Amino acid sequence: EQQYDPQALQAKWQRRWEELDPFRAEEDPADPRERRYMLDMFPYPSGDLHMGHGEVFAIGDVLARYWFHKGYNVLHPIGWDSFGLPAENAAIRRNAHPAEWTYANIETQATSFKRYGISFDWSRRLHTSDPEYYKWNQWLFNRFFERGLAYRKGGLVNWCPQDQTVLANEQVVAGRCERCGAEVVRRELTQWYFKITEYADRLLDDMDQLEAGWPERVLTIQRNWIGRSEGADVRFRIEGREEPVTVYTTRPDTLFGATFFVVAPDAALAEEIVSDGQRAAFEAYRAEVAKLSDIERLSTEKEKTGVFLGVHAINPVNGERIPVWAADYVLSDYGHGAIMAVPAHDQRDLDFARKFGLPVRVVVHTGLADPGETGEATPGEGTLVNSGPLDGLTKAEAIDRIIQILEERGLGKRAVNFRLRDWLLSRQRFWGTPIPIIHCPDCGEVPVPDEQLPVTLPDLRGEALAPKGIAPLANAADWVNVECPKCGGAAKRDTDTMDTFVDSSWYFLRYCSPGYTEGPFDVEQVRKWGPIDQYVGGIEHAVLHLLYARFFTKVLYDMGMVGFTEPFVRLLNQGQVINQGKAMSKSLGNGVDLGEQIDTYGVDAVRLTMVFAGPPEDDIDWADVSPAASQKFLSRAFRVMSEVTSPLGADPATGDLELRRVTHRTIDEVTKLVESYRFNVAVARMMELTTAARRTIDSGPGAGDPAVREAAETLAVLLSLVAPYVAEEGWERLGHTGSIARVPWPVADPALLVQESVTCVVQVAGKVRDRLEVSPDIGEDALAELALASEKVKALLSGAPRRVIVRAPKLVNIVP
Ligand code: ANZ
Ligand code: ZN
Repeated sequence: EQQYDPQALQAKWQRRWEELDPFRAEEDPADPRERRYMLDMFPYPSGDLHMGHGEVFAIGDVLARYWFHKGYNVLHPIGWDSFGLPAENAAIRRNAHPAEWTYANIETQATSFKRYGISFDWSRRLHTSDPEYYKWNQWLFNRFFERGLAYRKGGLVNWCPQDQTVLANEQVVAGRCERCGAEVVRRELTQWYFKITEYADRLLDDMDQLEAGWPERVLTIQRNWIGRSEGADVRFRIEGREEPVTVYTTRPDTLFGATFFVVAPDAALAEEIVSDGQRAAFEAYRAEVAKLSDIERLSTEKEKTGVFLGVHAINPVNGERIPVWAADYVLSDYGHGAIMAVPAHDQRDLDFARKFGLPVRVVVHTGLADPGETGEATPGEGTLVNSGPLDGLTKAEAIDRIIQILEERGLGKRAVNFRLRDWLLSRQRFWGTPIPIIHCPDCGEVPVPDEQLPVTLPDLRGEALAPKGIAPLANAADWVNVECPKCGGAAKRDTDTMDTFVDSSWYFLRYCSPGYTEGPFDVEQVRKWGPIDQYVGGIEHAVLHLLYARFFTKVLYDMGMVGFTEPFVRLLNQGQVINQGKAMSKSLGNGVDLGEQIDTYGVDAVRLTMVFAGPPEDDIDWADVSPAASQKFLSRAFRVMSEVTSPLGADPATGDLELRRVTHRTIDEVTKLVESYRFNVAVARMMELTTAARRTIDSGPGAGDPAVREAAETLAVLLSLVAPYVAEEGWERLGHTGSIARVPWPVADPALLVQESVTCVVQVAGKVRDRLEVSPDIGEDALAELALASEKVKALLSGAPRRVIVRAPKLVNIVP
């Protein structure tokens, strides 16, 4: 009797893998095998691996290992996204350097990954906080700068007065800093940006390439984030102001329904046009608005607020005077920061009009009740009314007509608008890539010459990293004060660091040649490996990382450094691991520790549980799954593989036909299931094969039958996708040497796939007219179709039958 001892197998095979190194990608360009690039989103070293990591990497490894068995030259690298604020906070608390915390956590995770048995090519490991890596962030920054794609501008940004740093919009919750709870203010700051808006059109258009391989959900999120809309720019005059003011509208057809005009309170225009009498009220309002994030300002739930600016605008098509207000639901950095308000057909305008008693005029007759009475705007299709030359036209016709009129009279033009903003790149943080710019009083912004890169971080630790209203790097006087590379005069380094999303925007290219010293990556190697065939990671990266990486790839394409415009051919978003129906959290006390699960059940059982729980996209509720049951199954599989007594190479053709049929059907189905990402069902098939082999051993021809060997060897290879330790050990016990990882994927014998058939009787009006040989599991519809296609039946029918009664698979009765 063989005992299944997962921990012993882990110790043994982890050592063997170190020796055998079975997952190294072949660099030799002469290698004739097809290449595949498999990538899991790289981890942040926040501590040890958690259940979420356990899931992503288990799922990704199914495909990677499948590709190894299929004989591809597979690249499956691992690295760490190791810059970021948590390291800095830990360093302040412990009066240490962020690197200490970071690299200690990386070692912990690396050890755990090795135990977890993921098929990585460890020789390509990278850490984004290594100077050898971030040097190339700086080099790329220089290239972006030369192309005008990195620039500095002033603007309102979210600022946490407590943490003394800029925050992203996503980090502002209900007007407060998500970390410390302080009330966030908007501050006018000069910051670095990447000009991602220049690529807005291409980011949208190239999504055609992703239709087949990306989840529809992610594509939709990205489309909405980029937010392309079509409409018109319309010029309004404001009384007492020379220059006309342009508004962007997607509904120029409703121009005759504009009953007031709204300017963003934080736009320069508002400040400029406000009347003396209204100035005090306006300034008080603006101060209130400065506390809100864009998300709050745009919320349809929020009670509308605003202030009259004491001036009027003139509607360019009918000369009507309409009051000009400032209101926070109009954003200063969208469109032109001002709108024409059409309350009848826009809900936010209507909410505002009702709050402040402004008129509502219907200009599109939709058949719905008057918005002025119901409080429900009618944004839909309809016929134009109260609109002079547009009366009687449909919405689409009216849009075309009014644009034509505006263009003829020089009052406006057709326009496209994007919601996407430029990428704010600077952070007042320490643990990131220094921006390689030197500010010279005479020469301005001077990039650090390429040959002087990297600009490494100075050695700051503890208190020196604490926020004090200026970036921590500004504390390092020796580091800050330098000579201008251009004129040699006294100058200062830029003291901001880059958003860590810069690091992850191109790391997948670095893996193709991780030690490369001539550039961020070897163009030839990227040509060979790229783009990534399969990317696996969380949906939470739908816009930020996945959008930025697509942007970087397009810029690199324009620089001639990569030959593709999309980095990730296929994308898989795994679900979350939850517990008792809720996300795991400390406060709920429902956390599950990956390491403890592994200690209790073994790596294979945990990995198998992750994969078997459901389709990879679905959440896994750890309260609903059973790693103990997985362990039991693995122990059964282990026994089957251990009990085989027929010699290596025994001819299965002489073995039990019944079992052989199961084996080959399993191969056929598992292959298709893996290729269509139905990994959980594939595991169910492996369980069935195990049961079938057991039956043959116990109550059939016995453990010496060569068909049992065939079943066991097949099982070992299939199982290696989800339970690599037991698979290796089983393979060895079956008499093989070396690792199972590269053993060819089994091929189903078509002759063994043919299902036995059953005879189906086809009756017409109660008389037997034909007999058909059909599969025993044929569906009713397919069987009816087959019967009606019979020549003998067709000869008896003149037109469609009145009824077809199907008793699959044996009988079809047709009533003519
Ligand atoms: C008049 C109008 C009438 C509008 C109507 C809509 C419906 P998207 O699709 O998001 O581009 N808008 C323009 N600039 C804005 C700003 N800075 N802040 C807030 N809202 C702004 O939406 C474009 C529409 O959003 C524009 O069309 C404008 O309202 C509003 F029946 O103009 B519309
Ligand atoms: Zn200079």
